[in-house]
Amino acid sequence: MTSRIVQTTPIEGQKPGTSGLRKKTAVFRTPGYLENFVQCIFDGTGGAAGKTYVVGGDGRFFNREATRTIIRMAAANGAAGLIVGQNGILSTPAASNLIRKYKTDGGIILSASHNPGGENGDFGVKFNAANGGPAPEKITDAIFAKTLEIKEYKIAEEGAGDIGTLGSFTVGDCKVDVIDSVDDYETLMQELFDFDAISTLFAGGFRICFDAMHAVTGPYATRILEGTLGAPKGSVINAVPSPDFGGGHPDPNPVWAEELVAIMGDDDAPDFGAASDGDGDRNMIMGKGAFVSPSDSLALLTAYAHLAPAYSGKLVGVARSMPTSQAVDLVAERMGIPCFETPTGWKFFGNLLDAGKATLCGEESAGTGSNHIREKDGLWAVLLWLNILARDGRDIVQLRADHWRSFGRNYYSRHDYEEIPTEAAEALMTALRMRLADLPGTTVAGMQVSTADDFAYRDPVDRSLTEHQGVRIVFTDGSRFVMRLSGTGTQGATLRVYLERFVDRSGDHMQDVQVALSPVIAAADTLAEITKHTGRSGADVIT
Ligand code: VG1
Ligand code: CO
Repeated sequence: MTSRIVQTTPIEGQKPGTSGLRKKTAVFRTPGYLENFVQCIFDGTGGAAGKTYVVGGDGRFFNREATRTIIRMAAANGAAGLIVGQNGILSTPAASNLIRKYKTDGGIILSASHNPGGENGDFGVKFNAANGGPAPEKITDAIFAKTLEIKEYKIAEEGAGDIGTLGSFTVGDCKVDVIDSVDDYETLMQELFDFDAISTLFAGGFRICFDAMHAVTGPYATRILEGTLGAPKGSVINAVPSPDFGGGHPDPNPVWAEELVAIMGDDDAPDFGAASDGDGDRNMIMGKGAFVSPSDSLALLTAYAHLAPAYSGKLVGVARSMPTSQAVDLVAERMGIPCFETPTGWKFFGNLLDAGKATLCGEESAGTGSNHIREKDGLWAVLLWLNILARDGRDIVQLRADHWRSFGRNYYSRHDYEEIPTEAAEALMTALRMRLADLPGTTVAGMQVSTADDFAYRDPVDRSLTEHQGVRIVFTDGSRFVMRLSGTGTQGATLRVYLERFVDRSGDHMQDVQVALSPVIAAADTLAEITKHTGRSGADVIT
């Protein structure tokens, strides 16, 4: 193999955020942009020589071309082998499974996840480590440091081979295995869940609508739900991945998954509704006419996971990101298992899962997962729900109502202010941070502040400290709001305001969520002066 050494210079802004490096597709397509970052992944992790990697992505525009570039670069950098999803397609959870199952040195995942795709959309690259999980900060910091000093990258002169056909080929000394994108993932799901019980459920007339949002989960959900488990044909909608996700926004929440919400609101709605995001790691769960908030879903899954073979008697602990509601804490407390609170982003769950301290993890942003891999997993959450419903027999809406009756309800919502000028967003956060010390004891919009801080996390396994992970203001009645800036956007800043109010077991659980939260919403606006700083009178996206 002849490889070329290309002279290059550092490119500004190649700092990975909450989940990898995300930029406009056009930015990633500028000559050398992808190449620089990929070379820095290798250089920042001790080089690629002799190593093996998994490579694949969510099928968005530029996925295939980027896969081919990475194959040529890995070969030129001396990698021994690559496992590549057919046509460069792998969901994020499927990639995580492959890294673990075939014990590779890591994986490169091409995705900007829930961000829109296409020529004018977003693209992203994420490096996962040998445990299958998103690289922790010490690795992303090392990669970023390399981007500031890079002088050259290596790429094979020859082509990347045929990634459309299953089989193996070599690029120089690097063996490339092109594998079926779904097979290994399906095998794993069969090991975890009671597929017979779920098949019996469908055979008995239970109906599901799974919205793949024109994204990567289409082939996975179609094969497993309609193929293996026997859900009626057509149960999976928007099942064919498209490079621009059908022009949509593949973020599974009630705003962007409006088609599913309409179907589930019908008189003749299916029994269960679900959606997944661009790269297949998120899930949205619905019952007839009812949206199950991701925070509630995590609490319910924790309470009933024992109905699935893999989790029966195996729950050692749970973990949630800090802004996620405290509903799961109540379940963990009753079960007598620990509940960990981590910063936003799946990479913070990695150590807890590796150390056997947590079995289930979740985030308010519709990410749920377990120790079966090291990523959140959309279809896994759907299958766990189906397993639970098949074994429990109750309707999901009833099951949730019974849960609230037993534990109380954590009313919860997230308000996003998108694409605000970065300086305005930072000014808002700085002003709020400056007030923190004086807030406890004061009354805001009729509510008394009990504690106010900027969340810092001491990892219980490696003792690393991660600071400034979001301002949280807790009131004396247990209500709270959290504010932080998003780390996945590609334009301006996105302010996320997370709102929570607890109503106990005997309280009213059937209120409109925004009405129930109105005192907390008012307090957040008063304290942070959102309108003054952003010029916005309300949030852009309320989920
Ligand atoms: C968002 C979510 C976070 C999630 C991350 C990646 O991050 O809030 O919970 O882990 O996206 O999800 P941020 O920094 O924008 O709030 V995915 O499915 O986009 O990889
Ligand atoms: Co995702």
